[in-house]
Amino acid sequence: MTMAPQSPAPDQVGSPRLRKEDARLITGQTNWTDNIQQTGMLHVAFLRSPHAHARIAAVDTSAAKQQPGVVAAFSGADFAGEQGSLPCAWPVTEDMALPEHPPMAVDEVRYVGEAVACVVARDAYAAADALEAIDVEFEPLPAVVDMEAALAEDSDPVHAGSGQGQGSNKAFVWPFSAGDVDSAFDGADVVVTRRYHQQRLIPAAMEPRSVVCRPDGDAFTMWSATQVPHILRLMLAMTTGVPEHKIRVIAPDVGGGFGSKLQVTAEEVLALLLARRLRKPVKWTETRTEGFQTTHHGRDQIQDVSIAADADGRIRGLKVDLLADMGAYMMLVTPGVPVLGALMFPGIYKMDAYAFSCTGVFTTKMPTDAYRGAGRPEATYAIERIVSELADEIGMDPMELRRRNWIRHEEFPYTTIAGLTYDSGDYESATDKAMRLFGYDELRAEQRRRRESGDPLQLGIGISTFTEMCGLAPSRVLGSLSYSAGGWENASVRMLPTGKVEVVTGSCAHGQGHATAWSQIVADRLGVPFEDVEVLHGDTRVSPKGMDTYGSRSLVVGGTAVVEACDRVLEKARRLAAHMMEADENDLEFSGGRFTVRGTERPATSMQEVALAAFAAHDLPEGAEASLDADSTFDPENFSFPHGTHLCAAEVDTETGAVCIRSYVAVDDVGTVVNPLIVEGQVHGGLAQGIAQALYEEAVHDADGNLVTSTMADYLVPTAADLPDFTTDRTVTPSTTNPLGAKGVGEAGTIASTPAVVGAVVDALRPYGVRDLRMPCTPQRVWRAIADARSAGASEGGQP
Ligand code: MCN
Repeated sequence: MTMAPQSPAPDQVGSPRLRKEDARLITGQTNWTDNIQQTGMLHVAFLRSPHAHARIAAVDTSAAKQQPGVVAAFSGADFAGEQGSLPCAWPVTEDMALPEHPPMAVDEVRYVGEAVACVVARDAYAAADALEAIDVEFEPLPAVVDMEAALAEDSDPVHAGSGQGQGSNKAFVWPFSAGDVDSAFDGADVVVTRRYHQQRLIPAAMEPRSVVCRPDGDAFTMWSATQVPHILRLMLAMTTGVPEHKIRVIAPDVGGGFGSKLQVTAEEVLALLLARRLRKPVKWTETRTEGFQTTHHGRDQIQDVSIAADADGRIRGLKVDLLADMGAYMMLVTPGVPVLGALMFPGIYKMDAYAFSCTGVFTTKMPTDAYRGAGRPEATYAIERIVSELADEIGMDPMELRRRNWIRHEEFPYTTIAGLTYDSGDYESATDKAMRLFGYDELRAEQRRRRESGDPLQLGIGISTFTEMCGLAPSRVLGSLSYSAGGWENASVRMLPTGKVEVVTGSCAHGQGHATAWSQIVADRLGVPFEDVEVLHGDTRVSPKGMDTYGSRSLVVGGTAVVEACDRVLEKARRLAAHMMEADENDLEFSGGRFTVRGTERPATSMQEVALAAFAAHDLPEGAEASLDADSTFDPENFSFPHGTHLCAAEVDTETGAVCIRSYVAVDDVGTVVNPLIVEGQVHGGLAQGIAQALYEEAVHDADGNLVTSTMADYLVPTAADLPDFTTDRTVTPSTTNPLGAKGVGEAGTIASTPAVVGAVVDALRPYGVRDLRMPCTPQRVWRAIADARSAGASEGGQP
């Protein structure tokens, strides 16, 4: 039997291939967790606390058990001996307060929505209905909603006896400093100080959280809408005591996560415990309001930031003091989020000194945790906003001030004041391109005209010359930051006898298009057609080793593992091909999937022919294996530092406070691009989320700790109609830390865009004396800021 040689594949990396997963995803052939059916499957509903803080005096589930269709009902106390405590993998300091976090509350509830009891019934409706029959006696305690009030001496404790000091809600203090901060500030001509509020955000993935767990003898199979099947399996084992090898976790199709599914949730742990106790498969799927209340939230920081500079604009130093709202408990990486951002406050700027401190604070609200960017959008916001304020204070164009301070392209690799080594970058080229596309000078001229004519529609220009740190991460650096796990990624590449290729990857796409991008990489590397590559992931039995998808790590870490595994396959194939062609390995050339002997007219041998010969194993070289399989685990040497220049022009109606983004230009540099279409999509989605923080979204709690924005009608997730057209472009400065030369893109748009948009709104209102605005910049807030500034101006005898 012989295989016909396939035609050489064209260059795939860099080509805008349509995503191979989409035909299935958009024609209803998906496999969402909530669609999964199991014989005899039961449905779970949770009774959740209506109080932000209360003691649980008694829970009576007996009446619920009598309801039609109900199989069982349990309180937290019923699982007290076996439910353990939900894990936190990032104890940022040795003395960090780490209170117990039972999946179902036993003695006390600490946020509205915390689970106190559950019903298991034959269908989801019977389970939900029976919740009303559960009787819980709560003894309300004071809610602790405001972070600063929570730190006051007389504040009620969220966790009595925990925290750093009796009655204290201080969870930890994480300091960092480099250089002589005092002298940088003492000797400065200008110091600008601002307080920025990063409002609390609610991740709103299209697919709600959902979990199914089935007992299989003494083992369990769990399907979950998770970003992290590998981490989930490990943590389930550590939390429940079920041995790791007895747990299989499958993330089927997952409809977005944005960090919110980088979690080990109460519902997942309880699904396993319920399946174990009842010996039946169980399913739970959240409602949207349940999701808003009890899927972890993002951001929620108060940032006190000061920047010191010389009169000519040279930045000398930066001080950042953060309060970070942990919410009621430490979840998987809750305390690590602000720490991840800590090293990014200096942004792209050179300076002599930097001091940072973060205080983690407990409140009686849903815990915060990773949300697209996780710490880095907050840092970028602070530095990009305050640099523009510094320019205003000095009377310099904000772009000129940036140019004077940023790391020049010839200075890379550059170790920043925060101790990170940025491998490569070219801020000049990205900025020049962005300014051209934007028409910076023309827009400034128009802005002047509108200001001079007193036009009620004022124009503002916002700038974000951002960088970010992604591609998480070198394991040893994560260790030095007290994270409990590593940052490597695994891949295996199997060439099947017919020359088709299976790629098993430990990263776990939930919308990012890995199947397409990985196929492009493999097609180029092994010279096989793109269509001949199948990418397998998201099942701990199929891809047993992995660190999953978050921190824009999949391409630069997981993609590199794929490259390395391909190279190992190629090495094996080369050896076998040389044997088949009776040539020396060193004389073989490989191109377009075919081996030829250099300097001869001998017919080529294709990869497919080599694959079949490896399988047949009739005539292998001495010591060779009968397979073309290889495995690789890649642990990066450094993070990845994408960068870019984002420019926003916003029109602000000074009579109504309405903000309209007139143009938005994003020039991103993510190094080598594997798939420009995917990168474009990632930037678009990221921009939508960053703009949402600037203009629309905010989780609001009342004084009693109730989430008042608990539906899509109250919490304003923007639609396509609320967003402008984006002008996107790229520069390409390859990374030097991975063989692809790629940098991550998954969070870039979100990280970059928020300060550009808010900066534009503030810039429009500078003539009115407005110097800052709380996010989101709603019409009401903008109008109020103008009114306040006008009356302050009037009382000082001036008017814009
Ligand atoms: N890519 C590329 N060239 C580059 C960089 C990336 O072609 N230079 C491609 C990659 O091959 C991959 C995609 O872009 O197909 C994203 O790659 P990467 O930047 O490595 O990010 P991850 O795959 O690790 O995804 C995580 C990232 C994060 S942290 C959040 S949050 C986020 C995001 O991805 N959540 C998302 N994008 C999302 N997109 C969707 N649809 N849904 C989410 O929940």
